[in-house]
Formats: sequence, structure tokens, C-alpha cells
Amino acid sequence: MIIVGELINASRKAIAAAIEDRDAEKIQEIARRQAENGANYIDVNAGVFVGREVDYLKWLVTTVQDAVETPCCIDSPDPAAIEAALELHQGTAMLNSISLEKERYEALMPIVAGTDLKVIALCMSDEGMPETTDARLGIADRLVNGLVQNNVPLENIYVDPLVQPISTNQEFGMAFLEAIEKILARFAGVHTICGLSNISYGLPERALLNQIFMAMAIGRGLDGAIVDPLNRRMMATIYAAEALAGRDEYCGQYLTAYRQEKLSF
Ligand code: THG
Repeated sequence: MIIVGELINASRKAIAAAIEDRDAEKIQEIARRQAENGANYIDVNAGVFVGREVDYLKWLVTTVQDAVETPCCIDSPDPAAIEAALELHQGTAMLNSISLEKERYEALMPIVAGTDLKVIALCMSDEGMPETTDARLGIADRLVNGLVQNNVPLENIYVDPLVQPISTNQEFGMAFLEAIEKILARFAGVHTICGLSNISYGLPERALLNQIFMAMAIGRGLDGAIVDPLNRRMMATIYAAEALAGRDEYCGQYLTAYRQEKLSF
């Protein structure tokens, strides 16, 4: 499972404050703790700072890379911000994300074409957010085919079928899960990824819903997640679900997590 640590996101008030104060130590401490707890990428998102996002995102990338070897997952709706951040990123970043929205697609495709970047292909188009499994598959098809035609190997593509809240439509959970399974079946070698917290939006005991949904998605083959690596219960859920899904040889990762006391609370 590829873990993208989600904590350095300016939609969180403490992070927005740290960015405005240029508090590098605070950002670096959060980057280190996520890396130590299993993050394979550190998500950086300054999207709330409209107008100042480019500068802030660049500062986040350099600040994080001064502290950890773990590469960044550059998270922005603005292609110009992504491009600027990628220019200074050392090593192979993950780009979050290309989508089928015309402007975003056309601006980002030349940036990823022929590179070794990991790229999240978000199932969103100018028609808005997909509601059904088929709508997700249609967007995923066009994104994956477009990326492959531009010499991005399937192995570097992480399709995000887009989690939507079950509080607004009870079908959204299953539509997402079926999309995971069908995307993985259709494109051998491609990966899937998602942020989870939207699933529980508007409901009580969100952590419960998020953890169970993670286990269900891993059962369908989900192999990437944008999560809080410091959330012990969520990480334990991931270790357990991967072992149960037959994706942990001799249960090695599960046993290591147990010895490191990561499975009890
Ligand atoms: N897919 C992709 N990228 C994404 C998402 C996705 N990037 C952003 C988001 N979704 C994932 N990242 C976060 C980061 C922080 C929080 C949630 C998702 C978070 N949320 C608090 C909560 O849920 O309680 C509220 C914020 C706060 O602290 O005030 O912390 O789906 N490709």
C-alpha cells in the first residue's frame, strides 16, 4: 500500500498558520513524523491561499525536502502551481492531480508526458463529479489512455475514482468500490488511490466509517491512500486489511507492525 501523508494541507488551520508564519520547523516536524510512521509520499497543499498559492507551495516543497528523503505529492487544482513546485522538487514526485477537466488536462499533460513522475488521475471532468460506477469508468478510461499515449507507464498512474459522501446518496460507497475493482481489472498494472474522509462527510463517528470503508476498498484492490499516518487506528486497519486481502506475504508487515506496537491502542 502506498501511503500519502495528508497532514500538510492548508485547509487545516494549524498548517495555514504555520505557512503564513513561515514556520519551517513546524512543517518539518509534521513531515518527519509522517515519514517515520509509514508515509511513502508527503502531500503538500496550499490551495486555500488563492493568489499566493504558487509561492506557498514552493516554500512547502523546499521546507519538506530539507527535512525528509520522502518525496512530495504535489496537491493543487492549479497547473501553474504544480509546474512551479515540480521545478524545484528533487527526485521523483507524485503529481496530484490530472483530471479530465479540459484546462487542467491540457496544461498538465505536457508536463507529465514522457516523465517518470507518479501521477494521480482524478475522475473528475467539466461535467462535474461522477456519481455512478460507469461515469467513473468512462473518465478513468480517457485519462489512462491519454496518459499511456503520452508515454506515462501504467505503473506510474494512480486512478482516484473520487470518494463522495454517503450522506448525500447511499449509492456513493458502492459506486466507488465497484469502480476500484473494474479499473484494476481493465488496466493491468495500474494503481488506485483515494482520499477517504469524504465518505463520512455529514455523519457522526466519522473515524469508524473511514476505517471500515478503507478495509472494504482494500478488499477490492485499493493500493494507495491519502491518509493521516499518525492515525493509529486507521494504520492498524490498513495493516490488518492488507494481510486479510492476501497482499502481505507470510503476514510479514502485519507481524512487524505488531512488534512495533502499532496494532493496539
Ligand atoms: N483525492 C486526491 N487528493 C486529495 C483528496 C482526494 N487531496 C486533499 C484531500 N482529498 C485529502 N487530504 C486531506 C487533508 C486533511 C484532511 C482531510 C483530507 C483533514 N480533515 C479534517 C477532518 O476530516 O476532520 C478537517 C480539517 C481540519 O483539521 O480542520 O484534516 O480525495 N487525489
